[in-house]
Amino acid sequence: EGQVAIVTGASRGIGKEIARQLAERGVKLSILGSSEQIHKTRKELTDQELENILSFKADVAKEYEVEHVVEATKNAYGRVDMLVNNAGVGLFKQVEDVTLEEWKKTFEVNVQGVFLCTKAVLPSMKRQHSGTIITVSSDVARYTIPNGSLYTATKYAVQGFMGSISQEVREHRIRVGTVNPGMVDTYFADSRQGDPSKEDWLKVQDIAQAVLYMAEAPDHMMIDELHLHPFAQDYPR
Ligand code: NJP
Repeated sequence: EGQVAIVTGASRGIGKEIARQLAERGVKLSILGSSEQIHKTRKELTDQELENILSFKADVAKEYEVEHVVEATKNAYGRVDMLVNNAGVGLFKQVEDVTLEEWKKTFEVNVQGVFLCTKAVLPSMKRQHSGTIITVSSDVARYTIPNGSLYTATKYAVQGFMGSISQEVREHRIRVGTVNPGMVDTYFADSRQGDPSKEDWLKVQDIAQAVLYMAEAPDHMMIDELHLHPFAQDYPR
């Protein structure tokens, strides 16, 4: 209650559900996505009588767009308590079929986006001497998969980035953590949420609950990482 959060990639999928669950708790929100869909999502949420939601069509890979969202959030609500770096894209193919364009684009969204958003919120969190930064990364941040060289490389990068940041900002009592899901039923990698073939996969609600659990940990406790998998998914340990 009274807290202010920015959620990236909230047009649909996991980010939208994180936004919904935060709004239900009375958290004031700025949601962003790179397409016009973000404004439709805001309307959908406000139609459910959820209040205090600003929407921004902004690309996490563009510094001035990210800075605008953070400034506008501070102007509207006076502070930023929480950032959820959720925006991400996935592309799965054999490495020789990955173009340089696809490589750069995926790194721009998944890694540069996390860097820019984190960098933009840190000064005010440091001044407040409090804050929470949670990144929705992936289970492939700790093992590799065929056809996943590009995606896996971005999530390993995110893991390294978040781990280092965590140590840098600890003295300011800023919580930093990653939620690493396995297969989640969303629109990820050109799929469709609700497809019957994904019935056994994790649900967006599972990931949102993990983010909230991490964010609402008692003052004396930090949760660095949560790994979530559906029973249906076989994965290396
Ligand atoms: O995917 P999807 P998820 N700037 O496609 C937005 C990770 N993950 O919810 O830009 C700003 O339904 C896009 O909105 P729009 C994954 O790596 C997933 O599953 O308006 N926003 C949409 O709201 C990612 O980090 C699985 O089209 C941008 C959202 O991102 C996170 O979960 C497994 C953007 C994507 O929604 C959420 O993905 C795993 C940009 N440049 C990790 N580009 C899984 N689903 O199985 C895209 O291990 N968006």
